[in-house]
Amino acid sequence: MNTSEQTKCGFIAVLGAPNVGKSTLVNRFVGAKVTIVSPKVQTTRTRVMGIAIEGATQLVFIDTPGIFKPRRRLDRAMVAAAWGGAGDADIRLLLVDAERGVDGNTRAIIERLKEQKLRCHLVLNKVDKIKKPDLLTLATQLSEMGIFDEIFMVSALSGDGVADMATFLTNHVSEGPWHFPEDQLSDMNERLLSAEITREKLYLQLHQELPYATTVETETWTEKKDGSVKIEQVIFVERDSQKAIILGKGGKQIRKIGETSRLELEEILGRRVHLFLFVKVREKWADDPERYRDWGLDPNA
Ligand SMILES: Nc1nc2c(ncn2[C@@H]2O[C@H](COP(=O)(O)OP(=O)(O)OP(=O)(O)O)[C@@H](O)[C@H]2O)c(=O)[nH]1
Ligand SMILES: [Mg+2]
Repeated sequence: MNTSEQTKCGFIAVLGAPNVGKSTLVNRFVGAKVTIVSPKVQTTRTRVMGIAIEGATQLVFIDTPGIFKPRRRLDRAMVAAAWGGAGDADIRLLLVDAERGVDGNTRAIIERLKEQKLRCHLVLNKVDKIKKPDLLTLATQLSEMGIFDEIFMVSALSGDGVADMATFLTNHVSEGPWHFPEDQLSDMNERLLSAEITREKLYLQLHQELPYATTVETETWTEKKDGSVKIEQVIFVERDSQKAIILGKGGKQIRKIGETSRLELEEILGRRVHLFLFVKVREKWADDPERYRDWGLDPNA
């Protein structure tokens, strides 16, 4: 950083319905994987800060869980965390999946933003999946809702439009000291991030509802003399039958999950990883406050 330049810093909350591409966009801004992504809804379970540097400006993106009508205790905690992120931020971005358009979840989010008089910018994401005229129709429909200052059209996947957005954000955050050291990419510690990477593999490799019945925790983290690290993680499930599926025939499924997670962890951590996964049945883990602690979620939200 050029120290003679006046530093700027801002917190930017990324909000939206599940699966609209919030985490993909945050990773794109940061230029590294700081938050997990999957084709399934409700992948992100807590707030994750991803930090980007643009010249003398630090942009702190707050990835949030998708906002939807909560049913379970975990859903409520996730949605509360997302709204908490919205309130704390200097700038809010509401992401909409341009292909899906305005669904019930998005409509409800807009209503609440209106009620709370929270202004925000609209980001139409996944523009790679929709034709220009349809995109413009959607932009007009949404701008009529009256709460958006700017409208951006991007593809978080290809990166289209993201650099222009970063420039805009850089020009719109306030002068002030940076909140994080220059080399920090995220507020997540390595233990939690590695549990999240394994959870992402569960979302990618298990079918239907099963990922929602799981959670992953890092139990031990042991630095080895040769520079490698031994990580032991527990995958909690609700029932024996789920455990059987995760293990797979002769342990084939869990080996595959462990292998893909380990390879990515080695890349992220930049060293050899010995990853050991254990599956435990904990019938009501989603009602156990202990399971919320690592994430900093409020079990009573
Ligand atoms: N085609 C296309 N797909 C995208 C784009 N952005 C995200 N996706 C895909 O959309 C899916 C959901 O992406 P996520 O980033 O996990 O979405 P999210 O909003 O964080 O989802 P939750 O955490 O569940 O709320 C993934 O399969 C992404 O690859 C995009 O610009 N274009
Ligand atoms: Mg997400």
